[in-house]
Amino acid sequence: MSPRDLADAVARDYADIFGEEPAGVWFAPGRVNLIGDHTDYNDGFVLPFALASGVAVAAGRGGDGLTVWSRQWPGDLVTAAVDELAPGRLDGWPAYPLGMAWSLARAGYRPGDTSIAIDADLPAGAGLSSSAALECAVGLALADLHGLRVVRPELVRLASKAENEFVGVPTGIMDQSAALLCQAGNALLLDCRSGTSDDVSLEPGAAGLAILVIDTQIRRALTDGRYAQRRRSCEAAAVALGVASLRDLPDGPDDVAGLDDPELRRRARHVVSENRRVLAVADLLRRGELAAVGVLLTESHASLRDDFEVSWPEADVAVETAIAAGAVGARMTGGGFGGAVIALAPLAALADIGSALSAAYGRRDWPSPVIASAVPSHGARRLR
Ligand code: GAF
Repeated sequence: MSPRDLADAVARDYADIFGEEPAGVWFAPGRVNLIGDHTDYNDGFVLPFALASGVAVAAGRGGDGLTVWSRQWPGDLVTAAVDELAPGRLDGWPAYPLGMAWSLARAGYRPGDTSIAIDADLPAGAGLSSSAALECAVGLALADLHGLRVVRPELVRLASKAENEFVGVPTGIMDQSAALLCQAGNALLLDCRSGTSDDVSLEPGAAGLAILVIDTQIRRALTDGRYAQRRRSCEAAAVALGVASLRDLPDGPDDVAGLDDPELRRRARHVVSENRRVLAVADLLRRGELAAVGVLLTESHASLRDDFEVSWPEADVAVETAIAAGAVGARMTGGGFGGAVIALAPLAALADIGSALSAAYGRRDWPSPVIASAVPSHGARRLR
């Protein structure tokens, strides 16, 4: 679905539910992370780009407090007064939009009464950052509707705070940064320590290539504890090595040799090597050498699978199969334990890769993966 069609659909839902036209519709995209996973909360580097799919929010002033409705969970119409919002009081999907309102209010940007309808053309739990898209679309809507002057980097910070403190997942800043800061035709090279970012041109079609997003159909939730456990291991490794964060190990994987615990050593080695790969990929992109990025993507997957241990069997099969069928590189993307794989492939190989993936999954009695070509797209914006 195009963002315009999604905007029309959510505006119709809003009118049906709240009995009037919305004041506007705002949209925030999901993201694919080209490379740099589990580096953001280690103060490191990431290189995501925005998808054309995402979350649309139709909103209007008025009502009694904040009322949210979602097409993806159509049974629930949830209302809360801004002043009653507090971490731990809400579970499930309403924690994301209402957590955003809480985060804005706590920073002094108090939103007035608002009714909100939500729709998405992005699967939840697929590693494509639907939750950050939801927070960011709601954040933009509340800011615009109530004249709150929040600049985008500040909105990134407040959306991350909503996720960390209100929803209670200790994520980094990559997904909210991608949703709010990405530009069409570019990936975003983000330094997660300083918060500074650079657009790096990424136009696979112009190079005769495509970036396939292969949804392995395995779903995961970052709230299940394994993500938080990885983050704790990284923090423990940094303490043991006497650095503020794993970002501060500049000399590469040898830097982690001082860790006695083999598991911590593997976790830290992933982060240190991944940071170097992100910078190497950004350099190749700047030189217009997109195909050469493939080998680094595949190395990143091996590191996430063997050292960081966040891959899953369907992802490993997708990576191997895509490469055997002609992709120049492939990797899981996002937090892991389920979700999507990306493959960088020549346009001429796409049909073979699609059939090889269906066959490989079929042989294992797995449901077919859902495959789409991703085009680096615009970040969050008002659609009407
Ligand atoms: C999830 C988190 F939300 C991000 O902050 C990031 O850590 C990612 O997993 C792994 O790179 O998407």
